[in-house]
Amino acid sequence: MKRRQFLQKTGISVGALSISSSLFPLNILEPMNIKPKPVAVATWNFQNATKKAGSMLENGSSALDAVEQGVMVEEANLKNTTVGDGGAPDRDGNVTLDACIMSPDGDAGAVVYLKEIAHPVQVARKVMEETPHVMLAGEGALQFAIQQGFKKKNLLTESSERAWKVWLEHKEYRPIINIENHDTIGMLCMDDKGDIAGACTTSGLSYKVNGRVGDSPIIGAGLFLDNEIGGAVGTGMGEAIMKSVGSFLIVELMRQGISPQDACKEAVMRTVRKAPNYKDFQIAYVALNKAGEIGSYCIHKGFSYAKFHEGISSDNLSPSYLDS
Ligand code: SD4
Repeated sequence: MKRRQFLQKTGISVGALSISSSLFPLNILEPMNIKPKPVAVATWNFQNATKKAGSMLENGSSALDAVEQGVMVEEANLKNTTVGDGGAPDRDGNVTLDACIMSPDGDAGAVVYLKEIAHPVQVARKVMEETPHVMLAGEGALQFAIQQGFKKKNLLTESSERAWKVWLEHKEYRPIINIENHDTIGMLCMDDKGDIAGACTTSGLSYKVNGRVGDSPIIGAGLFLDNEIGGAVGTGMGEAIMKSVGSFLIVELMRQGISPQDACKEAVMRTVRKAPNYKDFQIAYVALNKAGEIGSYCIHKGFSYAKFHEGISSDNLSPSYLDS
């Protein structure tokens, strides 16, 4: 049956198909009339970050401003060795940062392999707002940041340098991540208008090969959102998240009426079903839909997400595929 005939038979107009939500006139869209209370959620127990974003939301800030400021808390946290300033270097001693941001209108900006700038998410936002592009990399990203007024800074802290030098003694390169050591922050915020924005920022895997970029700055992998539906963020073994385009998958599943919880689970299961070594690494997702419902799922027990909602900050243990 030709496409037009099929559409006529099923009563769907060709025009309707050009509008994405018309393809899936599903119940997930119904609760959008209810005005949800602002909420901020983030990967891992980053409650300082969700508190910052959540308080801003409660004071009327936009989801975009709140998510940017929220993840910046971790970018500035020198004790967090996988995000921003103080991030662990690659195997050659370079601290290289990846970040992205998405606004409710579907716009996006990202930077990859950015050196010497403490707040890559701010640069990602500038890419989104000041250029016609989505992603800038390496030297070009740094030049752009400087043009935008960002100051260069040495991001390699003494303790990160010491740890790297210890690592150099054996140079044991293990592409497997210690499952309790994923500290990338991916955050989703919903503001008092019900608009959703997201951001994700990381220094990536410690002692990665020079030039390696993970999922975190990749729209659709470490972060994706559609303001009609909801958003998702990922953390863990970036390669696995990239191969399954995990965050995009979750949003598309939610578009079909699947809950954030089940959508996160299905995204994790895609990796579990495909990767024979899935027990050797962690991946985790957090998702938020337009009704304000939150879900999360991961491979190994131990992942939690931070939430700030109605003045209450919490750490929430995620369901997992494995018990350990
Ligand atoms: C990456 N997803 O670069 C990141 C790693 C991570 O805390 O989550 N680290 O692959």
